[in-house]
Amino acid sequence: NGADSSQCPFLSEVAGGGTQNEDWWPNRLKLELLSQHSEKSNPLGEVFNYAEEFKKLDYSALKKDLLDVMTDSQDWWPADFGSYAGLFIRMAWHSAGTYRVQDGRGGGGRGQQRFAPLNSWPDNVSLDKARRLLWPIKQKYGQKISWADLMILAGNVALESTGFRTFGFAGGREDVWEPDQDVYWGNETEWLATSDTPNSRYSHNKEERDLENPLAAVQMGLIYVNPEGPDGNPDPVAAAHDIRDTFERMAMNDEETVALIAGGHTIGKTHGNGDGAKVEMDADPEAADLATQGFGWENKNGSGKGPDAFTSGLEVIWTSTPVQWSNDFFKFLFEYEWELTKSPAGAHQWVASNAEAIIPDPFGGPNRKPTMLTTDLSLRFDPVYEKISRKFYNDPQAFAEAYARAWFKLTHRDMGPVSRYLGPEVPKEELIWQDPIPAVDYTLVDASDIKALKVKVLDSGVSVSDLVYTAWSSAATFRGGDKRGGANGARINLEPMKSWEVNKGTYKTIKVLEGIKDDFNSNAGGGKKISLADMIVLAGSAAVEKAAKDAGVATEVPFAPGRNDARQDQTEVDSVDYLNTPYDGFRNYVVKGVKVPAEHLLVDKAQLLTLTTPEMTALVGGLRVLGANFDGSRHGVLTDNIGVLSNDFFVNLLDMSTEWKAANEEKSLYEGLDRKTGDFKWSGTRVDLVFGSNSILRALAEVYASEDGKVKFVKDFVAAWTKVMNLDRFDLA
Ligand code: HEB
Repeated sequence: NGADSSQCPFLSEVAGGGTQNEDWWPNRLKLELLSQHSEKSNPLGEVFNYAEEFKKLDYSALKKDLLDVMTDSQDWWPADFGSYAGLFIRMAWHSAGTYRVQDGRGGGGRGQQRFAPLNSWPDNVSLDKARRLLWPIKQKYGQKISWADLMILAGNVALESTGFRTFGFAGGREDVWEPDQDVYWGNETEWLATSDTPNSRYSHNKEERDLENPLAAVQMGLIYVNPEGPDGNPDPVAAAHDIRDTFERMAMNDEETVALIAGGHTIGKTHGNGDGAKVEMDADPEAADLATQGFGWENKNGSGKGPDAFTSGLEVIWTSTPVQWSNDFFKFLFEYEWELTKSPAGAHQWVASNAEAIIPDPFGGPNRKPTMLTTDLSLRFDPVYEKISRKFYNDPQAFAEAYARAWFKLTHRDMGPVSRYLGPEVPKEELIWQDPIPAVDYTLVDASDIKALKVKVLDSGVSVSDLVYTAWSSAATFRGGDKRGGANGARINLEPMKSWEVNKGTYKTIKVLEGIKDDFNSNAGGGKKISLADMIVLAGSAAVEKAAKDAGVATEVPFAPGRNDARQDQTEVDSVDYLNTPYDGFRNYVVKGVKVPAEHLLVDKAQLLTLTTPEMTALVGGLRVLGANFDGSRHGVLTDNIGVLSNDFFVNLLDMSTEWKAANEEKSLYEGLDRKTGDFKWSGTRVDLVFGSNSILRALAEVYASEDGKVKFVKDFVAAWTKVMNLDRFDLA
């Protein structure tokens, strides 16, 4: 509705206008999640290789430029205390801080802060200015540095400008060019809606203040928690509950949390000058007038910037050296008495009642007393945080070290394995949250070894179904958001994965494959070896190859050796447990009690696996006829030739001689009956039936069910299968 077309007699609405499918059928399957970020949205084209571009970067020149920008105060957004350090650190933190360990989505890895909703989140006020300050640098270095990398690096350089020693920096975050649609930010329809509003993320258990999963922020539009305390109630102990809850969901423990908050708030200030009743902030960037050119929140109070800047509505300066690293956050926190007061704009905050005016004004005005947020006081008044804070107060070195490590984790958590890290400042130390895998230090198998091993696998007596199920199970933990999981590392053979319900039955197959592997390794000689991780994938691929051949389509399933096996001591059990989705429609698996309809969970899983809709379709149809269902169930196995890669699933699903009926009350299971005789033919889950019922999926099913679809189906299945097996192979160019 944006364009004014009232002048044109023929045009009252433009393309895309009017009531759309999502308005008529709000519960429709969101298959568009599987075609996000296509090359059609990407100006750089398919040949663009970010890692190659990054290598051409003059990294030290870039860092020097960032350092210079830091103190080059611009009239259109003057720097507090002559430095943008605080602003840039907050930009980096808010960029990374949307990450949730539960589903691996969010985070700073794709430059999403440039786009809605994040560019317009109430918690991101003024970060539009921070990014614009970086534009001349982005312009100068072009595609050699992504926005995603630049925002994090700017935060790092900002920290260094304060005299702080960071733990390192890795590049490798490739930008996307449109907003992510798959991240669930909550159901509220109002920014910053409190927990008593309709659709609140706390509604299913208010008393316990039980935050809905996978959300990691207490209110819509916040990165984490309300700085004034829960729903604005200035209670530091209650706020600690929310802090712990949300920081845990970003995979931070208590010590990391204390270090991050205190370290973050050692630098910079908050912005809430001006009478709150009078400060009128204009529209956010996404809604603002064209003339503001991507800026939002225009503030008509005074100059609207510098001393009049208004961001959070709080007006706090934590230390007396806001652009210099120090241990004063803890010193002030413990040495002063804190009295509840209000910012000029009327927000709850705390002032050190027994302190002198030792805090400088950012623009040379009179000194102030130290001030803190309710959530800062949580670090003193929550008993567990307090212990950690005291330790850090007494040991500044330990604090600096903990902050450096937590900051590195915060900003690199969603980058996946270290093999993706780029640049001269990649830390050497192996960190457990990186899900490390030992480097390959042996000679890889060659084509003739692979051939011989495939024969051994197929002669081992393990069924095609079991081989395929095991390979799929080892690879399908991958998730595109934070690039964790996947077949590399063979963690399926370690805790916690080997105990997951969904992996039940893979153990026996793995034992057999281990035998073949050990046998090969002890006889190969010349330093030649195959890892268990490779062996599992090779076995699955051998099975697919046989199944294709049995369907009359001789195809080679590509196999690229080069995986290695992780050790149990390299595996953080709690953290790896997050990769266990309670659903995987590809294996017809869903944990009892999950309320979301299974077909929606299938799309969710397909999105984690970065699959397209046709790939998802081919895989489900193939895995069913291969008999790769959880617990050996026959649901959706619409074939009489299990283990043969035929298009039977699609043919039989679309066959009008079968009539489908719900087989249970909750409609999770269906029965396919002979339309004439009423005889039972098949059973199927929602995931199976959706390929006949959803109009888009049915269109794809028709392609594979057609006479000329048989060969195409095998080819497409093999391509999608190989993609899944290699999802974590960042070493394969
Ligand atoms: Fe922060 C600032 C809140 C955490 C870093 N913070 C801030 C503010 C607020 C806050 C409200 C203000 C804004 C304006 O401007 O106004 N935080 C908060 C909370 C939390 C936090 C609630 C949770 C508890 N931070 C944090 C962290 C970090 C940070 C973790 C990092 C690491 N911040 C920060 C900075 C700043 C801030 C640096 C400053 C900015 C400037 O200066 O501009």
